[in-house]
This record gives sequence, C-alpha cells and structure tokens, in this order.
Amino acid sequence: MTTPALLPLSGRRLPPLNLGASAFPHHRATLRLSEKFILLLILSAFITLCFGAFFFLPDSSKHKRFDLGLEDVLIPHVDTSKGGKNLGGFLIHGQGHDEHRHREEEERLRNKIRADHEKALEEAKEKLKKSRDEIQAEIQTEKNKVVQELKKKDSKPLPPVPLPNLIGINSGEPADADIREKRNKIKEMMKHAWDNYRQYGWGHNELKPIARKGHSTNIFGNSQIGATIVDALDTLYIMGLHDEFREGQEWIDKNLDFSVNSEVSVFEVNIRFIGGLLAAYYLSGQEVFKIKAVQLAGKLLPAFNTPTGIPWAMVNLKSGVGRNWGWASAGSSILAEFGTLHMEFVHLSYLTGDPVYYNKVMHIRKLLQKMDRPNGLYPNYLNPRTGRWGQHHTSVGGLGDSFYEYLLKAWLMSDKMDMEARKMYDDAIEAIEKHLIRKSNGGLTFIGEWKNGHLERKMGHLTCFAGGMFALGADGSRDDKAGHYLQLGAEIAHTCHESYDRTTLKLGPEAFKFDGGVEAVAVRQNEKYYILRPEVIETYWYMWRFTHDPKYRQWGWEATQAIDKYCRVSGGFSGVKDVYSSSPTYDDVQQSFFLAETLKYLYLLFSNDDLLPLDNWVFNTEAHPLPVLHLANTTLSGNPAYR
Ligand code: DMJ
Repeated sequence: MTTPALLPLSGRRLPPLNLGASAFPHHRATLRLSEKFILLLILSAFITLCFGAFFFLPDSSKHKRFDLGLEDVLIPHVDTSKGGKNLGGFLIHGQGHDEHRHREEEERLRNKIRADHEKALEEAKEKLKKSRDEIQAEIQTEKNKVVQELKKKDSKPLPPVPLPNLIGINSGEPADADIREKRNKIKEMMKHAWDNYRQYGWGHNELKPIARKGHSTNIFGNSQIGATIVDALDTLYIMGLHDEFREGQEWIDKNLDFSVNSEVSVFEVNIRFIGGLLAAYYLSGQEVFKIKAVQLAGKLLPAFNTPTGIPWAMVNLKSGVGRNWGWASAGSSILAEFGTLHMEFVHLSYLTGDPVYYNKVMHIRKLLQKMDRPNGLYPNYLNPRTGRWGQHHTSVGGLGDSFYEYLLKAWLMSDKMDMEARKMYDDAIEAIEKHLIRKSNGGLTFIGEWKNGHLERKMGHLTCFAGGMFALGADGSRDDKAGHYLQLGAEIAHTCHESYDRTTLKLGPEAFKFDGGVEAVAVRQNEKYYILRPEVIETYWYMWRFTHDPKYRQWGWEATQAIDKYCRVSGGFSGVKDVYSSSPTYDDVQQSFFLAETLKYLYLLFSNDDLLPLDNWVFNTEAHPLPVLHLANTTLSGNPAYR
C-alpha cells in the first residue's frame, strides 16, 4: 500500500536517496528503487505514529492540571472543619476524595467536549454551504442582537426616588407689554437658531450658519452626538417651544449613543450633556433623559482612574483611556475642569441611589482641602499623577472660573447644608479679593490673573460671570458681608458692560486690559472676537434678580439688539471676529452655549422671578437648572414623571 502523502505531487520521480557512508557502511552504493520505496514506507509509518502519539495519547501533566481545574470549578472550597457538608447549595466532599465520582465527572466532561466539538463541526459545515452574503447577513443579525441586549441592559428603569418639588417651570409671563414683547423677541431668536440647526446641522454638534452645515470641535470628540440638541432642550422647554422640545427628545431617544470610539472632554460633556439631560429630565419628567445621563456618566467614570483620583481632561468613551491636554502645564489636569463636576455628580447619585458619583467628587474636594495654596489661591493646574500643582497661575476666568462657582453652588444645592463647600468658597473669595481684584485708574473694578507672583491687569469675558456669582453668594457670606458682595457684583457688572459699550458693535471682546492708559478695551487682535458667549448677560440676570435695578434689563436689551443686528445671519447666529470693526467678519459657528445659556439668561431677564426661582433651582455652569435638594421637602407626587 502506498502512502498517498509520500507520492510526488507533480508526478516527478524522487531523486535517488544517498544516505551516506556513516548511516550504512556496508552499502556505499546508491540504493535500488524498491529499497527506496520500502524505506519511504517505513519512514512515513513512523511519522504517522509520532503524530498520532502527539495528538491522541493523554498528556499526564495536562491531565493533572485538568483534575485541578475540575476540583476548582465543580467542587467549591471545602470547609474541612465542618467535615464535608453542603455549603451554599454546592455538594461538598466528605472525608478525602471520591475517586470514582471524579472519574465519572471527567468522563462526563470529555463527552461534553466531544459533543460540542461535533456540533461545532456540523454548524461549520452548514455555514459553508451558504453564500458569502448569507453568512454576512447572519453575522450582522447576531451583532445586532448583542447590541440590542446591551441596550436593554443599559436602559433598565432606575428606581424611583423622591424628587424635590419642582416649582416655577411654566411661569414667568410678564404683565408689562413692553417686557413681554422683548421676551417674545428673544424667543423668536431661539427659534431662528434652532430651526436653522434643525435644517442644516441636525445631529451634528453645532451649526455653521453661513456654510449651512454641521460643525464640531475636539471637545465633543469625533462623533456627532447632537451637542446643540442636548444643550438647547431646557431653554426650549421654559420658552414653551414644546414641539421643538419633542423633536429633540425623539432624536435623543433614537440616536444618542455613547458607545462610540471617541475622545471627549470630561468637563464639557459633563456640563453640557449630563447637565442638559438632567435639567431636561427634571423639567419634563421624561425618563429617557435620566437614563441617557446615567449611561453617559458611566462612560466618564474611567477618567478618574488616575493615581490621585483627579480625573483626566479627556476620556475615550469606548476604551475608557484618559489623558490630558497637550498644552496644559506639566501634564496637569485643569482646576475649572475637574472642579466643575460636583453638581451633576451629586444629582446622579441622588437619582440612581449609587454613591459612586458622589464619592468621586468628594474625593477631589478632600484632596484639594489638604493641599497648600500659594497665598490662599488655587492654581489652575494640578498633576493627576503626582498630586502637585503645576504652574502657579490663578484665574477667575478661563481654567479656574467654574471651580469657584461650583463651591458656592454645592452649598446652595444642598439647601445650604454643605458648610464645607461654603467655607471653601468663602476662603477662596477672600484670597481672590485680596490678590486679584483691583480698581483701575478710571474707577473700574476688575479681576486680574495671577501669574507666578505677578498680577496681569487683564480680564476675560469668561471672568464676567463672577459678578453674578458674588451676588448669588452674598446671602450667607462670612461676617455678614452680604452688602459688600452685592456691591462687588454690581461693580463687575458695570465693568463688563463698559467692555461692551466701548466697542463699535456693542458686543464684548474676549479679553480686555486695564493697563497703559487702556481701560476695558481689547488690545491684541486675537482678543477682539465675540463668540456669542453668555457671561456678561448671566451677570445682568443675577443682578436683576437680586436688585431689580432696571439698568440690567436695559443693558440686556442692548446686548440682545447687538446680537440680532451683528450676529444674525439667514442660517442662524454666528460669532464675529472683531467687535471694534464696523464691518465685522463672521467666524461661522453657532455655539451650543448660545442656545443653552445666552438666550436662556436673556429670556429669564425679561421674565418674572417666578420662572425658575433661585430658592428652588441652581443653574449649572452651562445654565442648566437643577433643583435644590430640599431633602425634607421632597415628594414623589412632585415628580412630573409620576403626575
Ligand atoms: C460655557 O460652556 C460655560 O459657561 C463654561 O463654564 C465656560 N464657558 C462657556 C461659554 O462661554
């Protein structure tokens, strides 16, 4: 019998074998063909035997390990002190090992493996009978099933929790016709911004109102996750734009998916998405918003896996890998980013009953409390690996701002119970007043920036939010200095209004100086832009709520008109590149915060105070209102979800 495997494939004859003198000293000559054939036969039989032995004979070392595995898996830990009992539902051995049963188990497992194997082979054979397209369709169906299962798991209803009474979500209609008209104008602007986004940028993060297409920045990663929709929801709701709200809700329900391979800013996603979703949930009672907020929060948690628990600035939503901005001092995380999570995370724990979120932000607070602060000031940079400050820069504007805001708001949101937060706020504000707040030669109060022991006499548009913060924190301030802080708020509002008033367009520049004879004016070309930011209007609104001084409505109206005149285009609203130029060019971006904040604060400024009253609501840094957690004053019936 010939071994087919040894026949030459091409039919070519095998070359004569020369086994050499050392192998067969008495047969130096070349072997005859029949001898060669026999030799080949023997060789092939030997090889077959070796193969067989290798694959089919039991390997004793493996056998041993298999036994151990069996023991581990099938026979849970024996509590010998109990002499072999039935523990936790598992059958436990008596004294010593039962060899017979062991062998039976092995046999059973072997049979199972064999049967599984055969089944898999059968399935594979069946598969191969199918066409490539059929196989691909089947794989896709399987994949979809898994995704659906995961979705189901993710969207399990959360336990109902007693919710705060939600006061003032449908009010605010002013009696005065003029104020009503102004309010309606602002609502019309919101509709213009939304409708154009709806038409040209739907599902994208933001809109390019001139190019009439979607726009995005790296803070949202590389996916289209509808930032404008989420950011705008609560503004639509309070303006009574309910059809638009429902459109947004439907998009979120069907399309908002955070299982994307995308690296996002933890801070931005928290303030805009989690804040926006939570506010939409509280206002409307629609579960979908709460569920999405919780799903997203879960995706942000890996950002906290650093040696100190100070989160990375960015996290990949799919892999959970985090990192910091390349431009940040010495690989640091940013104070205004990791310090602006508290409000949303406390609400997440409140709504889910899961303390994980609360613990993350409290850990950050504890760590900051323990650290030395140069001159009592918090530097903007903190290294999440070493727990050390980076450069000693302190700002109440970009990189620092909302950290201070959230200390105050943590206290307010806790129904003024969180005294630790209030103390941190009071201490920080005292140091800021001492080292950063000055009066210009022309009598304008400004907040500068501290850079390595030197005060830079420059204030950012972002810093203008602080006027509202001082006013909001006046009540409950240390040494009963409420009057002082209200006054400070008014002075900052005045300075920021000046920064608008001293421009050609009556819109504020990104940063303005108080130096070299210049007061509240931008000097550098790259600081002359206005990108639809809210901070100055935010301060007008807080000042209005606390003082009812009509000048704040007047200033707000000036800003409304300027925005409508210079930033409105037929495809929405755009930022402008130079507020000192009478023929400004557009940056062609309709920022999502324009709908979330700028238009909301303007609308509130021309509404009665019973719309979102400040005793019951605290606005996150993106102007998303979250209810004060009056724990003694909660009721399930107050939750619109149960109405
Ligand atoms: C908003 O996203 C928030 O207000 C944030 O706190 C800082 N800046 C922008 C708007 O200017």
